[in-house]
Amino acid sequence: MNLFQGHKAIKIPQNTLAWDIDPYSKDVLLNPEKFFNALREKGPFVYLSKYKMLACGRFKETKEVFSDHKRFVSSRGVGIQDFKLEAPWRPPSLVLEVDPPQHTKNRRFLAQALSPNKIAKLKDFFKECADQLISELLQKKEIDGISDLAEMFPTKVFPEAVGLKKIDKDTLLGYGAMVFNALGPDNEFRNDAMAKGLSVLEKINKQCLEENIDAKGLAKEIYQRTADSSEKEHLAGMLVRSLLSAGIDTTVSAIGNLLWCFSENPEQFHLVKNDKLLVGNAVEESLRLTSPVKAFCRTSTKEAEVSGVVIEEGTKILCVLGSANTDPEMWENPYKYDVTRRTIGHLALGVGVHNCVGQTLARAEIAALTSSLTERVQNIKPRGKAIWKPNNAMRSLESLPIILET
Ligand code: OVM
Repeated sequence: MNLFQGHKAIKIPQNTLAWDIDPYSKDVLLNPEKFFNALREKGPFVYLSKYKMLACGRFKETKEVFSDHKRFVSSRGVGIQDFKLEAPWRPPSLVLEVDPPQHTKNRRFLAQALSPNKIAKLKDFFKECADQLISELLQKKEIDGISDLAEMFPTKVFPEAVGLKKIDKDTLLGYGAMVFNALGPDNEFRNDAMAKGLSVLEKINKQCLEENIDAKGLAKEIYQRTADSSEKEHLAGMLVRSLLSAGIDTTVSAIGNLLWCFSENPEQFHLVKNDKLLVGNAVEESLRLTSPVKAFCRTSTKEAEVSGVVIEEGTKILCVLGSANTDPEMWENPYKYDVTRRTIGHLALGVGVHNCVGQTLARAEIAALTSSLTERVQNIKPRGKAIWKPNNAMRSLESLPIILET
């Protein structure tokens, strides 16, 4: 078989345009709107000549592919590499990179540990931490929204809530960079993230062991609930690894992107300040507009037809969530950050059986921080240019120079 970047090099389907763009390039990241518009213009799917795979970015097809876990599986990897044809860089995740029925069984342990009633008990803790951090930052006034705020909050509250005793901020951020960049091709972003890898992996694997889990946190429950399972150590350790993989970079990016939305749209920040009931929707709207997880792949297990396009077996499909979330067929004035918009149905947290299992936790963290900001800060003003950080699967900022005015 003709392999390319770890997957089958497919032929151009009929009625489908070939496009020579590199969706993993810095150019696309710096100008995502132009990329999204062209992607949707070109049809339900495009053939990416550079990667010999498909991409979709209209709301309808992106949702259809994501919702159909039987025809479009995750077990062959959600990046560009096909795990059926090439060994992945780490043992596959027992939730992200498996299909039902195993997925259903494994996911249940995480869903129970992260259930809404468990998260509700953390709300006060998140709010106290948010208030404390914002008060500290108000002393400085001129801050970097990323290194001073977005990176600080989840790396503090998440390990405490989950009960991770042996982990530091740089390890968590370094591992996140590896996990998400690994989903892309063999490019400089992937290589840079992997270069720092070995020492990070060692610490991550240690942190997954039961002896390094606090008796009071959410992760302990994963160990308790899996106790009857024949391979308890492996299962629980791997599920804790999923928390470490999916719990940090995602929320750091979401918070950074939300600050960017507020700083670019002061009138929207003031709407939320004047009506606390808008906090939740302001968070959702920033997820929709900026889609921190910008794309995941699926792989077709057999020949499939979607919107008249015949997709051959073994096709990698790059599902561009950020594009689906700004499809004008679905969203009016899609690039406007509008905290009063009806945001329900956005795909930033996925859809279907793999939808984000940590979403209640993520939302609680971000909402606590947003409440704190709206209560304590009068204005969030840019004091320099926002700088985006290249990443093969995330849309996030490297730096966001802002002033917090009291
Ligand atoms: C995992 C995982 C889950 C969700 C997202 C993610 C790629 C990883 O289970 O390792 O990031």
